[in-house]
Amino acid sequence: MEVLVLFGSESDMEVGAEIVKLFDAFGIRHALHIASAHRTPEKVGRLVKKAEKEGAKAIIAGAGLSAHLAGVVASKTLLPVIGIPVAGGPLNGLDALLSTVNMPGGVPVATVSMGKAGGKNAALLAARIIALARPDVLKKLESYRDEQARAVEEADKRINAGRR
Ligand code: RP5
Repeated sequence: MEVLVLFGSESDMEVGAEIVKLFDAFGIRHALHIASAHRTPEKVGRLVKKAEKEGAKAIIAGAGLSAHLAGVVASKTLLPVIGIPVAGGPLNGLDALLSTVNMPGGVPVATVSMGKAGGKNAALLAARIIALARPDVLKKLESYRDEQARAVEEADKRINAGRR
C-alpha cells in the first residue's frame, strides 16, 4: 500500500470517491477505510500501524463536524498526514475546518480545501509525495496539469465564440 485513506463516516464518501478516482487513474496503490477518531479510536490506531508496516508513504484523513481524525492520526505516526475537512452539519463544515487546520505546534497536518475539491487536492498532494520516487506518477501529474490548462483555454474560447 502506498497511501492509507481514512474517513470518519460513510457519509463522507462523496469526498472519498474523488480520491479513489484519481488514485486509480494514477496507479497509486491505496487502502480506503471508515474509521472514526471518536467512535472507533482503536481501529484508527491499528490501521495506521498496518499502513506503516506495509510501507505507506502518506495518510489521508477526512472527517466532518468536530473533526479530530487527521490530528489523531498525526499523533500516531511520523508519515505525512493530509487532512480534509468535510463540509456538513449545522455549521456547514466550519467546525471541521477549524478542527483539522488548527493543530498544536509539533503535530503537523497538511490541511487541504473542503469538500470534493479537498478530496481531489488531498489525492494530488499524496501523488506528489509518491512522485518523488516514482517517475511514472510524476509524468501523470504533468499530464494532469496540462489537461487542466487546456480545459481553461477551451472554456475561454467557448465563452468568447461569436463575440467581438
Ligand atoms: C464525523 O462526523 C464524520 O467524519 C462525518 O463527517 C460526521 C457525521 O458522521 P455520521 O453521523 O454521518 O456518521 O465523525
